Amino acid sequence: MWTEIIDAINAHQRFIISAHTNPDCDALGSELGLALHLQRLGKTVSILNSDPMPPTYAFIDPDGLVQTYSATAHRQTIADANAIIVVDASGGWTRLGRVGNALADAHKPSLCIDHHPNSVKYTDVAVVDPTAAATGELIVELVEAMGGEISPKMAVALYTAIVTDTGNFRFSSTDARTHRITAKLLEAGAQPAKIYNQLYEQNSLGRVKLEGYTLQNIALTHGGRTAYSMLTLEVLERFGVASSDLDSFSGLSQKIKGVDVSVFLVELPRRRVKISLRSNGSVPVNQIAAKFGGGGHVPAAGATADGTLETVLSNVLIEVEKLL
Ligand SMILES: [Mn+2]
Repeated sequence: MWTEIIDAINAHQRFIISAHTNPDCDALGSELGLALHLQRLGKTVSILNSDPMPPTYAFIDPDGLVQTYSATAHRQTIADANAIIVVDASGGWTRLGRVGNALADAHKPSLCIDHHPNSVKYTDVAVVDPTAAATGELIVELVEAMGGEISPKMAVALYTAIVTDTGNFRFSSTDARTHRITAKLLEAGAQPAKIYNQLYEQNSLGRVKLEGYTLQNIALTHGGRTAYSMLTLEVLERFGVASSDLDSFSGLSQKIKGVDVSVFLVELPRRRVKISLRSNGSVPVNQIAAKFGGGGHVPAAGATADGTLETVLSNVLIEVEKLL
C-alpha cells in the first residue's frame, strides 16, 4: 500500500508537511514523526499549520519544527518545495485552513496519509486507512516499510499521537495492531508515565477549576441521552484559560450513565463557536460535525460554526436528535 508514497518520497528533496486546522496530537505527532524520518533520509522538511501548536503538546517538538503558517514568511518555502504531504486530514484542502489554500494554489505533487472515514481524494497519491486508530500508526508502518528506524524523538511524537487519538487506548478503534505498533514505540524510547504526566498533569490551577465549573454546568436533554455544556469568552478569561487548551473537556459528560452524545461548545471571537462532539459509538457524531463543515470519527468529531452559543447549541441539538 506504500509503494506510491515511497516512490514520491524518494523522488523529491524538499517537502512541506501539513495537517488539519486546530491540530490535535495525532496531527502534530504524525507531522513530527514523518518530518524526523524524512530528515534522517537527508530531506529538507517544513511543517506548516494554519493554527499554532497548543502549549500542552509542545513537549513533543523540542526542536520547534512545527511552524504556524504566514503568507509572507512562507511564500518562498512553498515556492521552493517539491512535494506536499498532508497527514490526518482527508476531507480536502479546506480542512487545512489558510495554508490549505496556499498549498492547493501551489500545484505541487501532493500526498495524503490519513485514517479518517469518508475521505475525499484531493491529493495525487493517498493512503487512507480508516481501520488505523491513529494516523501515527500509519507513519510507523510507513517508516518500517522504508526500512527506517524510529528515533527516541520520533517515538515520543508518535506514541503521543496514538495515545491521544485512542483516548488512552480505550476507544473502540484500539486493536491488537495499535498495541503492536505501540510496543515498538516503547522499545524505541517512548516512556508512557512521562508522556502521561506531560499530557494530563501540567494543568494550571485555573484550568482545573474551569473543569469543575464545566462539570457544574452540564445539562441533559433528549431524555438524558444527550449532555451539553458550553463556555463563554468571559468565563475563559475569568479562569485564564485559552480556548485551544480545552481538549479533554469535550468528553467530561461521557462519564454520565445513559449519555450517548456529549456536546461541548466554546465561544470564539467574532461570533464563532467551536463545536466538540463525543459519543459512546452508538451515534456517528462525525455526521453531525460534517453538517457544520467539520469532520472526525464516529466517537469524536468537531467543527467551527458561525453564530452565538445559543443558536449553535440549538442547531447542533436538532442534528443530534435526528440521529438518536
Ligand atoms: Mn487522527
